[in-house]
Amino acid sequence: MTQAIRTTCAYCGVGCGISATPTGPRSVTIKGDEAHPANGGRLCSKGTHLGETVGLQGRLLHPMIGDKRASWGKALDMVAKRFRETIERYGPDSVAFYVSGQLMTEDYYVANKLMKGFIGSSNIDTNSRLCMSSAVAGHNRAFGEDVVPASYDDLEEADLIVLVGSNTAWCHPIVYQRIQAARAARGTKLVVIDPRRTETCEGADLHLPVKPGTDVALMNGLLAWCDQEGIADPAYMAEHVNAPEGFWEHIRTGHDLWSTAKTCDIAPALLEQFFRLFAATPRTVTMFSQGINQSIRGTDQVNAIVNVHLATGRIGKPGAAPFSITGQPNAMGGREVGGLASTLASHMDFAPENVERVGRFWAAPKMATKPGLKAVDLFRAINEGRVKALWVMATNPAVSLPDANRVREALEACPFVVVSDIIADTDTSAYADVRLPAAGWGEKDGTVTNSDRTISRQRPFLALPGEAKPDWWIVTEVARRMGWRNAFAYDRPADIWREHARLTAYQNDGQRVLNLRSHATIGNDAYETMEPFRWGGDKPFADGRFSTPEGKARLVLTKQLELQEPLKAWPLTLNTGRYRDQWHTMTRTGLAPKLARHREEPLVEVHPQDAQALGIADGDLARVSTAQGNSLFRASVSEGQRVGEIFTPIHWTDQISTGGRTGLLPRPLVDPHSGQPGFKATPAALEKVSTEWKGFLILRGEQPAKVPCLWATRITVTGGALYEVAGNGDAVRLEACLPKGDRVEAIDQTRGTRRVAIIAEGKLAGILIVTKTGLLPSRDWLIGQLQVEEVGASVLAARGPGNQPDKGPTICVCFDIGLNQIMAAIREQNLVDVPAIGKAIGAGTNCGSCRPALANILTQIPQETLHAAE
Ligand SMILES: Nc1nc2c(c(=O)[nH]1)N[C@H]1C(S)=C(S)[C@@H](COP(=O)(O)OP(=O)(O)OC[C@H]3O[C@@H](n4cnc5c(=O)[nH]c(N)nc54)[C@H](O)[C@@H]3O)O[C@H]1N2
Ligand SMILES: Nc1nc2c(c(=O)[nH]1)N[C@H]1C(S)=C(S)[C@@H](COP(=O)(O)OP(=O)(O)OC[C@H]3O[C@@H](n4cnc5c(=O)[nH]c(N)nc54)[C@H](O)[C@@H]3O)O[C@H]1N2
Ligand code: SF4
Ligand SMILES: [Mo]
Repeated sequence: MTQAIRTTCAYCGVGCGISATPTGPRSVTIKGDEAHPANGGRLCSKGTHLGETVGLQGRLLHPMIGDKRASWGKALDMVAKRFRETIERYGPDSVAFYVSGQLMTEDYYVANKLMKGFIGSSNIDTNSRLCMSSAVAGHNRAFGEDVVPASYDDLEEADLIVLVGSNTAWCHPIVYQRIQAARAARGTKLVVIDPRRTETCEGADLHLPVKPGTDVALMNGLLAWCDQEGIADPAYMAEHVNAPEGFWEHIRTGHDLWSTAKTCDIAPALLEQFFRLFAATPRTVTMFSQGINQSIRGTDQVNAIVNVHLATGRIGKPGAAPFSITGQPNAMGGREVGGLASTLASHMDFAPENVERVGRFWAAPKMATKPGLKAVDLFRAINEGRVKALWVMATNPAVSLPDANRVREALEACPFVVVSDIIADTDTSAYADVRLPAAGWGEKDGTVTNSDRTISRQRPFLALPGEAKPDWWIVTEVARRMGWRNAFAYDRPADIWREHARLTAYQNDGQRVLNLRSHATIGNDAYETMEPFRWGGDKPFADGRFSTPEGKARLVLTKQLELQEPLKAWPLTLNTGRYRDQWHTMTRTGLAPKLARHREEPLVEVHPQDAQALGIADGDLARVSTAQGNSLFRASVSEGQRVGEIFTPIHWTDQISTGGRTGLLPRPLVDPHSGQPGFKATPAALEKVSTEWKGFLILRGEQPAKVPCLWATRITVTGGALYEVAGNGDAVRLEACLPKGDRVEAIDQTRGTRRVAIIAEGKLAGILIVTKTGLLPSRDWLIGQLQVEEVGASVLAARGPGNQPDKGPTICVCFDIGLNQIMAAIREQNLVDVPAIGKAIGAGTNCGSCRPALANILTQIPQETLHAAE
């Protein structure tokens, strides 16, 4: 029997341990690792279904120069040569790397070393700039070092957890489950501060639907309340905290409850409830993510939160801390090696003594002496011709950067673009001169650090497919070819890990909390069997000593900026974020049929009042436009939105859909301290888009590159793909997408109905169904027909045995249960709570990611209707 391999999840910053048992060359059984401190065996819907994503569909398996396959030798030589020539001609700052929190620490370390010590530029930035650079800047300002002063254990020790700008139930589901378990065990209170009513709010004690961008006012108001109520801790502050001139005068002026409630557009009574709860609860954890970080005032928002904790002494103690939760699996590892343009290495900045120290350690021929270009500026510099060679690793900037259409122009204009990715065709790799096939999750080998500083191993359990190679190897080979053979003479990730550990300890007499001294001499075997461990201890700053020169933490004076009045052309505010079952640009989760059905299409969520004013009904197509561009979405009318605000998801790309591309909409405006873009509030407009016909297309196996109509979204299903389509003019052109085979058709010109099925070797190979006025048949039933051996012409009628109404959006992924089925069970069986639903139909009893959704569905079915059904 094959042995289970212990590794770490490919996705979010919770960093769950996984036990993976290979069952074939490209198949694996996934279970939670019971011994891992982050998850204790639990996994969410995405982690549970990782096994569906290890196939080779779409993989980049060979180096490519343009559209031609090339040998590794040739591709690497070319990358090294073009970078070297560009540097010789235009200087080190004319080249750049744009990397990712999805690299291993070892990959990150060598890329950072190459750029900052050998090329001699700091033009290496990362998608983490878009993700948590405001938290980094906030930590540095407050603590003198980027240390997250909390661990997951604090969630179990707290009496109050405040989630600010975090849709934890969807984005950090296992942390959310730990919070729910703590609530059940010890009655921990939960407050959610988010303009939207997300599933995270389900069952929370309070939800504050804050006006976007007013978190500084909210936190300053909270601090003013604490000060007035005598909750601030003068003794702690006298010993451990410095306040800038005028700090308290500022807090004590204009931050009363009423003014705060007005600025934040929250009912004063609700706000007071929160303030009272906070004041009364010393053991408070305030956890925050993108609602705070992704703002043009993100760093101040972070510091406004940290201020409250410092001033009340709620830090470094059990269950009391500000807690920045990270997004990507190794966002933290990137911070540790210093892989941001604004940091040098190992938690050191560009102070001359640090440059000298790191230079000596690396025996560097050409040290960078100043920060480099941050992501948004980097792509601007490319557009302006200042940066002429770019290497993108493990990120998809043509989708994920703000004002992404300008980013595409930059990629187009850049004389030399290298993309290392696991997938052959992405929106970014379309611009690559050279594509390098990287090892993906399950193949790569290294370490990652999760949100609470726990370092875990990612271990390979699949062979490298085709000619794919790990990212550290690729970078090292280029470095060697650029002339630095000895400095990059690594044979394995453990070699790099030891060097990184030595650098953290190098001339570190306690100035830096990050110190991996005990790993500096770790053997290869010990690296293989390394258990998860947390650097910095369980409670950093427990002794009240911070990493500033004076040893004290710093309060930072933060002012709420005036919000712009809505503009006439752009009357709405666009907020953007994530779906429960998709990961970023869907290159991995998009392969899993089960994960595809929770949200099949990119939706624009809009409040009923706005929808009505715009004549938009639920399910209509609608165009979102901003000054940067526009994209189509399917409208979802939702009470969870605030009036005047709309929300779109970040996941859809040109590879999957003709619309739903959110990244092109936000402005390229950034926070002045961190350079993080403000993704959560863009002035926008919304309009209804009518089409003459709508329908769907189901295809087995191979799929066309483009489905030629206004709206076409691909949804991965078992055995093929479903496309939701809508458009104008003659729908006959869609037939070009159908494969070859025997054709059966039913076309009704008067009703505008077109049904065409292709049967090949007895099996359904493709079916197109469009209508101008009529109803559409069950997609689920037709998708099921892909599995049937002998289908007949009757498939066109879509009226076979067992043909039930569609299940609706998948709520429970593990048992494949849809909304319509859950509603029916609740009504028919009088189910009153989440456990009852689980008992009756199983939903929510495996990974648990859908429990908040089940609770929400229960609230939508009036209880009277249940009793009436009795
Ligand atoms: N399912 C899933 N999970 C993921 C990811 C994924 O792609 N899919 N990605 C991972 C990554 S990299 C990241 S960074 C994290 C992100 O995790 P989260 O930060 O939880 O996710 P988001 O959906 O980006 O945004 C969080 C919330 O901020 C709210 N918000 C917007 N504006 C404001 C504001 O002004 N004030 C406040 N208080 N709130 C506001 C939004 O309404 C939204 O609900 O998720 C990680 N986990
Ligand atoms: N509007 C808006 N935009 C946003 C956000 C938002 O909330 N709103 N959130 C931002 C945030 S927080 C983030 S983190 C970014 C995420 O945005 P991206 O980083 O652009 O998204 P991913 O899809 O994760 O891109 C990872 C790429 O790396 C590839 N890959 C996966 N594993 C490996 C590997 O091991 N090696 C290599 N070389 N490649 C690999 C994948 O196939 C994929 O193409 O989006 C940001 N953009
Ligand atoms: S919470 Fe889910 S996505 Fe995040 S690490 Fe755990 S299993 Fe993976
Ligand atoms: Mo992120």
